[in-house]
Amino acid sequence: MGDSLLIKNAAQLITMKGHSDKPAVRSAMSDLDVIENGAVYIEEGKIFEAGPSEEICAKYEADKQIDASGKVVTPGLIDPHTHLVHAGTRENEYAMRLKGKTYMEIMEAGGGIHATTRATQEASHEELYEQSKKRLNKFLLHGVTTVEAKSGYGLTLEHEMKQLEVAKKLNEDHPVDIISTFMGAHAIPMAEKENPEPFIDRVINEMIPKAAEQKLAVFNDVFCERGVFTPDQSKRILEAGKEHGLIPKIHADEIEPYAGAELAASVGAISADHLLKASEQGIKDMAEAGVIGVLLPGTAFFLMAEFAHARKMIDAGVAVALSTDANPGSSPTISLPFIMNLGCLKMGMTPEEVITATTINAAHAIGQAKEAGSLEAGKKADLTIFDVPNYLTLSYQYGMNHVDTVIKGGKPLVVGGQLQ
Ligand code: IZC
Ligand code: ZN
Repeated sequence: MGDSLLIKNAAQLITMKGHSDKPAVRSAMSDLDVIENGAVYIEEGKIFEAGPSEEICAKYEADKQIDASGKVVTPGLIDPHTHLVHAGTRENEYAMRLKGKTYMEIMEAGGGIHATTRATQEASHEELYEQSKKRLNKFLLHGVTTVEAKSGYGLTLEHEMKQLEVAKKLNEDHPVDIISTFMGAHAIPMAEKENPEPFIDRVINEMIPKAAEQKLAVFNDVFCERGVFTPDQSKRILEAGKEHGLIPKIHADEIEPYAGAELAASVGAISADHLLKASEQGIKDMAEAGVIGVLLPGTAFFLMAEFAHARKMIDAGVAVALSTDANPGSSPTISLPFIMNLGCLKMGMTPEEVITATTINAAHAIGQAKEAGSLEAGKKADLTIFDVPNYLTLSYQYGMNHVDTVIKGGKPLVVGGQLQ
């Protein structure tokens, strides 16, 4: 009878069904489809059917069973914005910021992204692979089954491709799925600060074509921020990506208002990320153009900045997703569950909305909603089982890892909170 698995007796089974065609907006973001005493039958690594335990257990006999009594089952969490592949850490900058230096001051003095770029350029393929794999295992232990991963710490053709190749190899070797984004436009190299045009030319004429031709990335991202890339430069870079089939994403309005949200709407970006300082007009434009807002409250928390206005965005009709922004400078965490806590406590989101934002809407933000993000027939059997009696407890008891079991493609990879 093949490779089958039955998960039964879940106190709450959250299927997220019905949002695979388009991202959930407004009240649909609260529409989790919760089945009390639920079960899922899995065959050949795919969801076969989800429903009440009584019904599913009577219908199917599986090779293996998992009893999820007293626990909550959700689709495997999806992190749609990470800087997974990088070398080194920046705790020295953290200490400087605690004494009053700002993120941008540190970057302008050659630290920040430049520091991680130096470490990443110096690291061998193998070193980068090992450091990133460790992070990926931690993601998995926190219930995440798919991550987006950006380049952007290479800043030369050779080193940008090295980062993307490491992500590709990890995607092949490691069970967590990795969706890659080219982000050569993450910073202007220190030596070219005064005259950035040649660097932008290399991004457009060398790096983007290579990343696209070698199928090393699906998306093209740019750090549109005062002192980094202007909206005009960002637009050129994103339009160039589109010509090579790379879908635009933007780091928008993170530190200062810079019309990044407006730009995301006008270039047809799949998502605009950060948005701490997004304007009212930008939020309106995003809602109209169907740009997903990927919010990263770990960054506001860690940079001690004002949080993005998630409530305002959801009420304006923007589809919101949440992400860690996992990176060594502005959000050194891999805990998406903690980001869910921050979504509720610091951005006015509800416990229902943060679940939507880390499952189906996160899947939409990286073009994966047909394959992942909900427990519906035919999708990948990616599920997370939390040792909590109801989903409210997930955003109530914060700062600890409630993950009991993680199933990826029908295989239990974390059991009892331990990697198998
Ligand atoms: O390494 O500081 N904001 N990029 C844009 C980052 C933060 C990552 C970093
Ligand atoms: Zn980022």
